[in-house]
Amino acid sequence: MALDADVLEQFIDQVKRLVTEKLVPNEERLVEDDDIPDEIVDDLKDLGFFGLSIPEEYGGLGLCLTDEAKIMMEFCQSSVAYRSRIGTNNGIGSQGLVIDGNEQQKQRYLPGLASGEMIASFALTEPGAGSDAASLTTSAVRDGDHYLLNGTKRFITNAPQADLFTVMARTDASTPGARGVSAFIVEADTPGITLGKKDKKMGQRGAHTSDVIFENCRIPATARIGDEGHGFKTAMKVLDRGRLHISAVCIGQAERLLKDSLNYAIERKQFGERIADFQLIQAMLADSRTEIYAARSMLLDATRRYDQAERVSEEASCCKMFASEMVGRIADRAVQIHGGAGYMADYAVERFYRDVRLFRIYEGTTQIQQLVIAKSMIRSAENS
Ligand code: COS
Repeated sequence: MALDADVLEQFIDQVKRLVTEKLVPNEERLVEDDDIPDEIVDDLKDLGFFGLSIPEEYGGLGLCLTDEAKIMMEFCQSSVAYRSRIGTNNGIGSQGLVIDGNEQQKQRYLPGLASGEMIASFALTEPGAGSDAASLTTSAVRDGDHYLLNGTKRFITNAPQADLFTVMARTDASTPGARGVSAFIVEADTPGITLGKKDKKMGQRGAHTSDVIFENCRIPATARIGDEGHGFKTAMKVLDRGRLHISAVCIGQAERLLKDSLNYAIERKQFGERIADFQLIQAMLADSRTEIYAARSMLLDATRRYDQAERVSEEASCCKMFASEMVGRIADRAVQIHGGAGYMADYAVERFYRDVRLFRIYEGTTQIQQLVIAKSMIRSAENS
């Protein structure tokens, strides 16, 4: 659903206030505690942030992707760990259910996800299956009215907080690749699930990942999302949407980096002048502004098409690739504009520089986006 323009504007104003009054002032505390303060999680629940994308009939705000993206571009002008906490419930953790779940599954889980009472995670990646997701080996063997899950999932965002996992597992051992994979919704307290230690990462403190290990984990057959053998397609549809969401996250982060760079350039004096008056600094600021504008325009074109039910796999990969590479360049320039100060932990740009590195990797590396784009172009050319 698209919000009325004035309602969206009011929502965005509220988000801007939250960012400046609460999220940014708590960034250092978040890093020290490696966690988000409880009162901020409560604020996010009150604002409906856990259910932005979940349909209204299941307790969410039911926003169209364009409105969600506009909100994310504001919300993500603060530490990305805040987004990570609400990200899986709105995106990869819930969308398998929203897109391909049956009514009973939706009624059972979506209200808890929308309110933030439950956290959902997406378990696709494995130690031996990263970019080559279709080679996954976690097995789901049918046993009467149940399946037995065995295998290990890796780098699973929000696993330490999760109440629910969307798990991709191989139901047909004789069919290699995508067609042998099915999707399941698995409650985290099911016997046979253990978590690995919290991963130690380069950045994004406050956002947690870990292994999820399934050992003879018995789940009801009703936990399967869609038909047997359709789980890989569910995962890919979830990722199409997720890649657009991540593009909005990248743009928000880039806006913040540019804002900090501009403020620093105006305050900092060298050779008797503000460094903002030096043309070499101005070139970096202008390049960053232009690239953000380009990413934003691309994203809003792709989300408009998505909201009109067009298939946007190619466009989603274009946006994810451009936006994640763009924010990497902007983070690099931000450190450069700050000079020695930018290398110091006292300045947010040092932390953001490490945080944004992940965007070029998760939800499909830049190289995977290139493959998706090129394959789609070749397919269209062959069919025309
Ligand atoms: N929407 C719907 N269906 C899709 C799809 C999409 N976006 N992308 C692929 N499919 C379908 C294909 O049509 C194909 O179906 P058929 O067998 O009926 O023809 C099937 O899925 C397999 O697709 P494909 O042959 O393209 O699979 P590949 O094994 O070549 O892998 C890539 C495709 C590389 C694109 C996929 O493995 C991928 O995205 N890898 C990265 C994974 C990732 O992002 N991981 C991040 C972790 S999650 S945070």
